[in-house]
Amino acid sequence: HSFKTYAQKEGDKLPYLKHKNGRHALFVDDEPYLILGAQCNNSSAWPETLPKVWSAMEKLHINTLEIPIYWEQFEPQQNKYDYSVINTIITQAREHNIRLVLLWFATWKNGSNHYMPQWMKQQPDKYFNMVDKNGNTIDSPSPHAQATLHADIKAFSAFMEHLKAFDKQQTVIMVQVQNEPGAWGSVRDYSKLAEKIFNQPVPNKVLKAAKKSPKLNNNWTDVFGKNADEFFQAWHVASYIGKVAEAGKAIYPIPLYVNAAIRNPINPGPPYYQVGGPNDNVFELWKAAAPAVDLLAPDIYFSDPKVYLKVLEVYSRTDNPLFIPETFWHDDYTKFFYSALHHGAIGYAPFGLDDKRIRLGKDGTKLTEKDMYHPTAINYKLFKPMARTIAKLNFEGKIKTAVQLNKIDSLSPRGNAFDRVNYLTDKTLHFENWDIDIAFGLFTRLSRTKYQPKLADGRLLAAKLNDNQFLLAGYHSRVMFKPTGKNKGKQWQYLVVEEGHYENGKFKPDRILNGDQTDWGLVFDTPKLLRVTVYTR
Ligand code: N0T
Repeated sequence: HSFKTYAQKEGDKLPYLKHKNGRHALFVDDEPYLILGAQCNNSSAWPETLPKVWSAMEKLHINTLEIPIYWEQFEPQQNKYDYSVINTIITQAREHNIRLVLLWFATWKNGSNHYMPQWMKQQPDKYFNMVDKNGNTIDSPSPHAQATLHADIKAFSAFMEHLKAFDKQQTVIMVQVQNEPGAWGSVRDYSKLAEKIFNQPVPNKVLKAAKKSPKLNNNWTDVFGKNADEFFQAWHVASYIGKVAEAGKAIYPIPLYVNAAIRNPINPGPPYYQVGGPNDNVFELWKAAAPAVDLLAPDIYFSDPKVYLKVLEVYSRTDNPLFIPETFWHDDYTKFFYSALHHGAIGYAPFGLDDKRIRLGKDGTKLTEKDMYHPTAINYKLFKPMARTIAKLNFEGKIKTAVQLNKIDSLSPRGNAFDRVNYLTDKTLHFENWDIDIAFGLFTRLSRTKYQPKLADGRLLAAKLNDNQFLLAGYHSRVMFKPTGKNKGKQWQYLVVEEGHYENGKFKPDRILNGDQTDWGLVFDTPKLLRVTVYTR
């Protein structure tokens, strides 16, 4: 299949991010790359547990694995680095033809210091945690701890130095610096040291980033009012990680990112969420404090589709490529992979699919392997052979997608089987001179069958290849074309509808669809890829 063409080889250009017309692409081997990813569980990056990781990843059809590197394992004694696990991971990834995103679990892991080496944990005064308003130490490292910062910079530099030397094939395409940094349980550090910094004038860099002018004593409270604590914490966490990232990038300049345990962007409420990480309200501060960090990425664990889609919108900006390093893997959530592509995502990865522990579904029944892997595999199996093509089309702004948001509760209007004007449409994608009307679910002729999927899991992607040619990929949906713009009112037909797959960057037709397979719309009852050429008379 296509990945052979892109076999990892020495001497290729390092991975990098490219920006054009407000759009972004991740280039790997100097070609656009789409991360069809998955993240393994936190404690699975050990030689003993890796076999189960690889076997799961094969079932998922990923092209990229996100896997942690643990500071406690990497630097078991101060300044003594153990590269054995990293080497094993990279070597085995190559054997499986899988690229890697390595996650630097260091100062912060889910807001805590749990991955610090033992020799650091045993010196809590030197590598200190935050203190809350009442003077209690909380379970989160202080961004003001200079000794911790220097230790992290040193270790991260050694890690990047090693990647540079060991990974001549660029198996590692991106590095996540820390994991969900910030703190739960206290909005900021209230230690004596932190108080002193808090009452000093706000640095000019901060004023500029936040578009604020100096006020009164110009301390954080004067400038930011009720947001002062939160913004102070974000600025210092971002500055700290910015320094770690900068040191690593100076050694080995591959893309770096930071992930966030995000707040709800629609209804954030008071800051009971994790404060300090790259949340939507502190984006500008993060960008200014940590320029060596290429992108800020949301871990999405919101089940409300409205909130989920809002997150995608908020994190795809002209100054920020969208990348979803963690999200739900179950039920219909993987349809949002399509939604992410609509926002130009460079990648997407469900979290925690490698283990064999018993998982229970919503109704308490045990999930089968198929239940676990299927939601991800239905996307990746279809996309893996054409991942490069999709990344390229997306960079050029040619892709639009739609997903089903609600369960189908009524099958009406069933319509006349021959009515090709008043057919059922749930969503329309507009292209120049052609509309693509989509209805979700399962179909016979123009009506939905009474046997509908239990989940609202319909999805469809349309990419414009040229004026009258489109690529369609989808599942549990049906498509009708409609002439618009300068084609409006004209007689139209399919010139040809080809079902096929990509090979070495080229579309290969497997068969031509016609007759009952096109006359009542193009039906995606199983995941499939069509190349559709339309024409007007
Ligand atoms: C994630 C994962 C892993 C309103 C949780 C999610 C991963 C970390 N944290 O399984 O630990 O390493 O990044 C935090 C989700 C917070 C949910 C808040 C609900």
